Amino acid sequence: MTQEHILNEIRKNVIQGRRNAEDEGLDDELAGEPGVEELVDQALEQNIDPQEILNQAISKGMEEVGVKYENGEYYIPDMLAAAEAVGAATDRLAPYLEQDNQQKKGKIVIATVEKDYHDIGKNIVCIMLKGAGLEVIDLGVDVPADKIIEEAANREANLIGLSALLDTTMGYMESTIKKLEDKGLRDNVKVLIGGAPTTPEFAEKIGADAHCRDAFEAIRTIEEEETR
Ligand code: B12
Repeated sequence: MTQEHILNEIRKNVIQGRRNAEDEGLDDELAGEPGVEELVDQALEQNIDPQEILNQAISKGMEEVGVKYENGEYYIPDMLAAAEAVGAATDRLAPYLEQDNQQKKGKIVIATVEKDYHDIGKNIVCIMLKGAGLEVIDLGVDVPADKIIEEAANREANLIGLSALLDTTMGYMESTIKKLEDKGLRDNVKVLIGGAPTTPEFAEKIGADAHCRDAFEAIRTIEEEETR
């Protein structure tokens, strides 16, 4: 298979929510055909760049799933199937993206804020930041502000990354920053925010240091910060 073909197959299988050859798929009966696990293995064997696999196939597939959900074509169980396929694919890719850099470039505590369970984007950011040489402490989803602040202080992190995908949970980013200020810890950390509903304007409004559209922007922002 050519690189283009294999990336396209991975993207299609994310949309079909197929982890492996045993899964049927959401629209078609595809059992027996390779799923994302087999396809990612094959792509890695063909020396396709793991970052290309992540960005051109996995993220693209998930974006299309988002569109299908918004059109009413997909429902929540379909999104979950796609999310599981993404999880299976990123598990396979992680060892190739994470480098064991001796000299860590910084330490980031990262979490999806309280009452928000979306973690696909956050997990991708974690993998990419590890790959870029940062020490990443991932606190998971639905994490209260106090917990995020406590971990950042105890682990002496110089960065906090907050993810929110819901209009109703974005406000917890603001309260996290407010609590950091109240505890006199705001100057110890840079706060990066991300997630589909967030914007640079929102970041400025709540006093975050930066808004990052994706993992690449996060890496750029952190590297620029270091050279300052
Ligand atoms: C998958 C998904 C789910 C899955 C989540 C599975 C999982 N394990 O994450 C499930 C089915 C559980 C789910 C549930 C719900 N969801 Co939902 N979900 C989505 C969907 C389709 C895709 C999100 C996604 O994974 N995108 C792909 C990733 C790669 O992109 P990303 O998250 O944006 O991340 C990138 C950047 O934003 C950035 N980034 C993200 N975080 C961070 C953090 C930092 C520090 C940095 C630097 C960068 C960064 O980098 C990432 C990589 O490039 C979106 C639709 C959409 N178009 O976004 C709806 C969506 C977010 N969900 C929505 C809703 C309403 C819900 C529910 C309330 C539905 C319901 N009625 O129950 C629940 C809420 C559950 C909860 N309390 O959290 C709405 C939110 C509307 C809004 N603006 O408030 C959306 C937009 C769909 C819609 N149009 O209605 N959902």
